[in-house]
Amino acid sequence: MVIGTENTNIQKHLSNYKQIIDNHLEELLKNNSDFQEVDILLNAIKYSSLNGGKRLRSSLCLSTFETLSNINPVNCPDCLTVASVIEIIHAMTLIHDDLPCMDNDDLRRGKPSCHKAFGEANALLAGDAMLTLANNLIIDNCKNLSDSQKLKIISELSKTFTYYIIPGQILDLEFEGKDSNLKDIEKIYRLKTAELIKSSILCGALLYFDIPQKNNLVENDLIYSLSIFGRKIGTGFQIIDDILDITSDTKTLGKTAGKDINQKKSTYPSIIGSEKSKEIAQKLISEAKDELKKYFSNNSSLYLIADFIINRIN
Ligand code: GRG
Repeated sequence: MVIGTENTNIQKHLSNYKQIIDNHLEELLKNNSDFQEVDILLNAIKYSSLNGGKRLRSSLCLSTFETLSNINPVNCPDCLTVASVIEIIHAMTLIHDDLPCMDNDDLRRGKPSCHKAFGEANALLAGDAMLTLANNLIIDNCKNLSDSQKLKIISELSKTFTYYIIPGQILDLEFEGKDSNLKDIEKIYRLKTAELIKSSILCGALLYFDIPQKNNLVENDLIYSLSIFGRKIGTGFQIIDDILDITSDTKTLGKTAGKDINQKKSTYPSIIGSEKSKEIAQKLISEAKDELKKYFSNNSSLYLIADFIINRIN
């Protein structure tokens, strides 16, 4: 189901993906004895994974797979598992990001953040468990993927934690309270936010490349272009996030608004203003879409998701 009509409602499309992902996540995280009856651990994992969220990263994974294969991901349980795992990883980064030693936020997705609900040590440990759980879910649940495919997906995601998200977070914390320039900030945005968005897209492509006989694109060129697309929309996403931090309110965002100013964080809007920042985000989205033009016609939902990033309100 590559979506096609000009009137397509991306909100509806994303809410379809969200529903599918929420259901699949619920199934993956259903009660089991593997957690040794330490209920608080699974409860903290569920609390943080099943508590809403736009499901942007998993939708990008499914949209990439769907665009390439023309297969409805509902008919591909392994795709749903990989997309759900990406949400578990994302939720894990949010748990750690909210901790007092990091961004220190009491609110996430409109509810007390994990450490407020379960205590700091349990939140830290739930986050740790989610990172390794992510690998196990792919290994144990993706019945139709080859071992090499699983390895490629796990490797793609693991490299993103180690070489991008964590260094990005370290720089983000290091720059707090210090003046920085757009070049530094762009690097932080790319590392802490854009690279996971890029990896979500690449996982969708890696799922497609497992389908025998269907691979009619030059894999390396396509992966390169998808990476550029992902980094650009991911950077645009973070710029919009920082604009919303200034222009929106806590209720709409579901997290504490105005934190960047309070924490003396340099952001695009704090340096060049919200309007100019939005123009830059818009340019990034437009360049990202151009990067895919040689592969996909205008009716790919990837373009619509890219546009949604600019127009989102939370
Ligand atoms: C060990 C992999 C690992 C990470 C820990 C804490 C940390 C290092 C990194 C923080 C990364 C981070 C949270 C970046 C911010 C990205 C961002 C703007 C998140 C909000 O994403 P949305 O709006 O959230 O998609 P929802 O709630 O809709 O899912």
